[in-house]
Amino acid sequence: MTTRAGFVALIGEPNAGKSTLLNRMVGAKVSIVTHKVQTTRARVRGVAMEGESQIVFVDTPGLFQPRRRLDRAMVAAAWGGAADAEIVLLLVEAHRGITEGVERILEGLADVAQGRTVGLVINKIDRVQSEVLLGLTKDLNERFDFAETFLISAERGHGVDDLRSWLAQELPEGPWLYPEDQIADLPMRMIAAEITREKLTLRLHQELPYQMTVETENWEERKDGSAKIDQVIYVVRDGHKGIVLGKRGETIKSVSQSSREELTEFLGRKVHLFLQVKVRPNWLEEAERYSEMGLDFKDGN
Ligand SMILES: Nc1nc2c(ncn2[C@@H]2O[C@H](COP(=O)(O)OP(=O)(O)OP(=O)(O)O)[C@@H](O)[C@H]2O)c(=O)[nH]1
Ligand SMILES: [Mg+2]
Repeated sequence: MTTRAGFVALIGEPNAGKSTLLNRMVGAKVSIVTHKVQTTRARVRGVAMEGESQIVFVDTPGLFQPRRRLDRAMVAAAWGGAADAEIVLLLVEAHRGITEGVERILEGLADVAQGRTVGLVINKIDRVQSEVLLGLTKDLNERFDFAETFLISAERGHGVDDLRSWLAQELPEGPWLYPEDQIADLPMRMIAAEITREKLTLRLHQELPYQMTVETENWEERKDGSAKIDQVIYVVRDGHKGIVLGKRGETIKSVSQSSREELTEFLGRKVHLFLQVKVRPNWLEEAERYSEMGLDFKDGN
């Protein structure tokens, strides 16, 4: 039996659908998804099996022009993900086409392309007429020498099987990198924090999600089989704390409930979740916050 294995990095602009595609490929939600940009902050690995091939997908933060420290660390993590992979997939949104952001990524791609296969994935095809796709495929392939182009809807699952089969046969021969039944490579405490961050991001507006981070402070396995999870939500201002709590604590209560429900489903057992909000004006400049997120603080310099 010849096995194959390797890393496939998903890169693209924020909101392109990278995390949605990763989750679909893995068949479980391992990376959080929201309609807002800059949802993913660190590299998240998800494992998919296809025949004798083990495809390790690396979800990355969206690529954009970084201004702040956290931006820079996120963008560095994304390019780092591409540089560590055998195959790089560039995701482009069908209805947005070749934006300035896509142009910039194509320039950067030339550097990481050496020695690796680069595929083009046009996502969200459910949002456009099929005529648009032909032109977009042609234009993008004129700008970069992609090994292959796939037209998909990560959300609906169109075209995803073809993409998976292609990846499975493109990966180099070699032993599997993870146990066959492992689907993610992110500590449980981090996945748990991400789930709460997703629920918060979905509830809140504007700048706040960016200036907020969630950490799992304590995880206790109880004798009855349940888990007690304590998490801290860091915000930068007193006013933000009020927003997270909501009127009479309504916001935090509903966030806590939906997070707990998803955690219960994910873990397959009872979860007691305790959320606390702390104001920490400087957390965006604290190295420890970055390592908790799986980012390199120095990349932000
Ligand atoms: N219509 C449509 N929407 C999609 C599709 N794939 C993803 N989306 C939506 O696009 C939004 C962004 O999806 P994500 O998977 O979070 O995008 P991302 O590229 O990981 O974004 P960042 O982590 O911010 O870089 C979500 O609202 C998804 O539901 C698709 O095929 N069709
Ligand atoms: Mg994402």
